[in-house]
Amino acid sequence: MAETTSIGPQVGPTTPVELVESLYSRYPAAVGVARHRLGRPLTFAEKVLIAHADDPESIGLERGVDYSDYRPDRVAMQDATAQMALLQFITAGLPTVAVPSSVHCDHLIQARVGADADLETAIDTNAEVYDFLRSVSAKYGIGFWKPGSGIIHQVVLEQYAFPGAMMIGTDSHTPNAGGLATVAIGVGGADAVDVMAGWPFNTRVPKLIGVHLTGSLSGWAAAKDVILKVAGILTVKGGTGAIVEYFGPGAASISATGRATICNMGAEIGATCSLFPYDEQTARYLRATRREEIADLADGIAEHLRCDPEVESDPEQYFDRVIDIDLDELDPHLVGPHTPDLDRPSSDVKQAAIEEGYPLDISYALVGSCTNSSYEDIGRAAHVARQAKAVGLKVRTPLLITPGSEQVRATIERDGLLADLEAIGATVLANACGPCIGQWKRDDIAKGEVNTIVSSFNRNFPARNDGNAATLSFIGSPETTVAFALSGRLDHDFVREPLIGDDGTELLLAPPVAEQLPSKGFDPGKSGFVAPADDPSTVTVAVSPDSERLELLEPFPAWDGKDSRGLRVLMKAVGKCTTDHISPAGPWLRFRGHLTNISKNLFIGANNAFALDEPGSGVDVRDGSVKPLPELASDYKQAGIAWVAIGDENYGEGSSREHAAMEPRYMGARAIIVRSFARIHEANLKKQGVLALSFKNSEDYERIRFDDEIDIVGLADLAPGKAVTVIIRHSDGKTEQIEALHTMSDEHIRWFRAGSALNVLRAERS
Ligand code: MIC
Ligand code: SF4
Repeated sequence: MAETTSIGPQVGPTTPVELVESLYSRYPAAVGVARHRLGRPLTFAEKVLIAHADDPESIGLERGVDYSDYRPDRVAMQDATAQMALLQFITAGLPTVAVPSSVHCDHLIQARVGADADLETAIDTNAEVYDFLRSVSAKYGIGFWKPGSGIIHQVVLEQYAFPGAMMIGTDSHTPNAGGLATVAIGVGGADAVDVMAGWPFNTRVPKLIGVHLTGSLSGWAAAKDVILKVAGILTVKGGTGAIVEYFGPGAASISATGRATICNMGAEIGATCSLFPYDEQTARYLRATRREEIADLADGIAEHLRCDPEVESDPEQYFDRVIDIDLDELDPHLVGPHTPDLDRPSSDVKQAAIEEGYPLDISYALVGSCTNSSYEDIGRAAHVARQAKAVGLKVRTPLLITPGSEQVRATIERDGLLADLEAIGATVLANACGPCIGQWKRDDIAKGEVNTIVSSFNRNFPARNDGNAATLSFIGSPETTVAFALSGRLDHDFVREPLIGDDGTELLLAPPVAEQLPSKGFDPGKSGFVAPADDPSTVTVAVSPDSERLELLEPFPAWDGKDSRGLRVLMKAVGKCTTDHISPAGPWLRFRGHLTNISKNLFIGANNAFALDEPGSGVDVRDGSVKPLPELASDYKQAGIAWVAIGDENYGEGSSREHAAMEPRYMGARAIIVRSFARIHEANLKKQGVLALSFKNSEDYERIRFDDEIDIVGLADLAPGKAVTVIIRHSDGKTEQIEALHTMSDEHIRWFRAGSALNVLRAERS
C-alpha cells in the first residue's frame, strides 16, 4: 500500500518508487498462491489481479462468475467525471483519500481557434468548476493537473502507470495504461469513491481473451490498425466482461505508446481492460519518461510481469478465446461510420463509399485524442506531411491536431514536427480532448448536413464530435488521417494511388517512418501539477447555491420495501443506445456537476420505438402527446409516476459517465430492462440504486408497448442469481408475465435497499 502521511497517501506528479517496491515485494507470494489454487500456469492478467486481491487466499477466482474485491494502486479522474465523483466523495465525510488519486483537467476545453486562445477561454469559462476541483483536491490529498497539462490517459501513461500496477479511472479509456503493463479499468465515479474511501474495488472476475501477435509492424500498418482489426473481429460487444491480453513475438515491434493505443480502444469492444506484458519496449518508455528506477525494479520481477511460458505456447488452454494476428499481413484500416467495429482495410473504403453513398469529399480531418497523440504518432503523421511539403502540396481538408500532453507538445514543437504539420496547413489545438468529445465549435456546416470526417480518435457515434448526427465519422491512424487530409477524398487509396496537386504534381506517399521515442529525450514543458495542501484545514470547498454548474447532492431515497407496481414505460430504445444517446456530452459537459441541470438532457439522443420520427422524444400515456423525453420524465416525476426504460443490445455502451445512470434515477426510473448491458453502465446503475435487469428471453423486448404498465415483483426476495418477475399489463387488459435477470451480488442488493452505494458508505461512516 501507499505510504500514508497525515494528509493521506503520498501524492506527487509521478508514482513514488516506494509504492512500486512495496507492490513488487508482494508479487512472488501472491502469484504463488494463485498458481497453487488454480493448479496451473497463469496469464499475466491473472498475476496482476491476484497481486491486488484484497485477500489472495480467499478471493473468488471463477471468471465471469465471482464478484471479487481488489485493492487498486491509484485512482485517476478527469474533470468532466471528477465533479460528480468528488461531490459524492465529500458527502462521505472522510478527511482524506485513502489511495493516491489525481484529477486531470482535459475535457472542458473547447476547440475554437487554436491552443493558446482556447485554453485561455476555457480557464475563464470554467473557472468555477476548476476552482472546485482544485480546492477539493487540495483539501482531500488529491493531485491536481491544471488545464493544458494534457489528456488524462497520456499524463497517466507518462507519470503514473507502471508494470504490474492496477488502477481505476473515471473514464472508459483508462485501459490506455495497459500499454505499460498496467491493469487499468474504467469505472463510474461511485466506484472511484469507494476506493478513495478505503473500500476495495469490487468487480466480476474478468474472462480472458488472448491476442497472439506474430510478425512485426511495418510500412503503413500502425498500432491503430491492430485494434481496428480486433474491433472488426470482436465487435462492440465482443470484449464485454473480459481482459484482452496481448502476447507473442509480434508485441516486440510495437512501442509502449502504440500498445497504449491498442489498449485504449479496447474500450470500444467493451473490454474491461487490455494489457501488454512488460518487456524491453516498456522499459525503454519508462527510462525515456525519467522513471529508470521503476524500470530497474520491474526488471527484478520480470518473470511475474508476463504470462507463464506454458501460456504462450498453448494459449487455447488458458484463455477463454484466442485471436491470432499476423502483423506482417496488416494493412491500414478505416472504421466507420457511426460505429467503431465497421472495419475495412483502407483500400476497400473507396468502393464502400461509392456503394453506400458516403460523401466523398472529406470536410475535416482530426489527429489526436488520448488514443493517438504520442510522440511516435505525431512523428509518423509529420513524416507524411514532410513528403507533401517537399513537393509543395497542402491539405485539401482542414486538419486539426491535438497533442496528448504538454510533454508531447513541447517535444514535438522542439523537434520541428508541429512545424511540419503546420506547413501543410494544420491547426494545432490545446492539449485536451477538444473535438473528440464534442468540444468543437464548428461553423462550416449546418446541423443535419451529411458530411464525412476522418479522425484518429476512438469513438464515432453519431453527433459525437460536432453535435451533428448527420456527420459520418471514420477512424484510422494519424498517418492515415493526414493522408486523407491531403487528398481530401474518401475514394483515394493513398497506399497505391498518387496525390495529384492543382498544378499536376504527383506524389505517391511513402510509408511513414518515425522514431518511437525522441532521441533527444522528452522536453517536459510547463508542469501542470498542483500538490495538495499541507494543511487541509486551511482549504474551504465552496459550492454556491445559485450555481448552474455545481450542485451539492441529496441522498437518493432508500427502497420503500414494496414491489414496484404500475410503472410507466418512458421509452424503448431501438438499436444502439450509448451513453452519448442517454446523456450526451458537448455543450452538456458544462452541467456535469449539477444533477438537476444535466438531467435536462436525459435520453435526448435515444431512438425511441414509440416515437421514431423524433429522436429523443416519447409519448405521454396520459394524453398521447409526444414530447421530449427529459420533459416527459420530469412531468412523470412531478406527477409521482415512476417509470422504466427499455433498452436493446449493449445498452449504455461507450463512456463511463455515471450521469447516464444518475439522471434516470433522479428523474424517477425504477429499473432499466434491456437485452444486454455494457459493463461500466450496468455497474453505474447498480451503484445508484436502479434495478439493472435484462430480459431472460431476448424476444420479450418485443412484448413491451408504449402504454403498458409494468410491475416488478418479489423485490423483498432479491437474491444473487435469482431471476425477477416482471408483469406486463397491456392497455387491452391482457397480462403477460416474464422473467428478468440481474447480476446483483449480496452487496449490490444492499445498495439497492439503501437507495445507493453511497448511502451504504455514509451509513457505515456514521
Ligand atoms: C468519452 O470518451 O466518451 C469520455 C468523454 O472521455 C467519457 C467520459 C465522460 O463522459 O466524461 C468516457 O469515455 O468515459
Ligand atoms: Fe478525451 Fe476523447 Fe480520450 Fe474521452 S476518448 S478521454 S474525450 S480524448
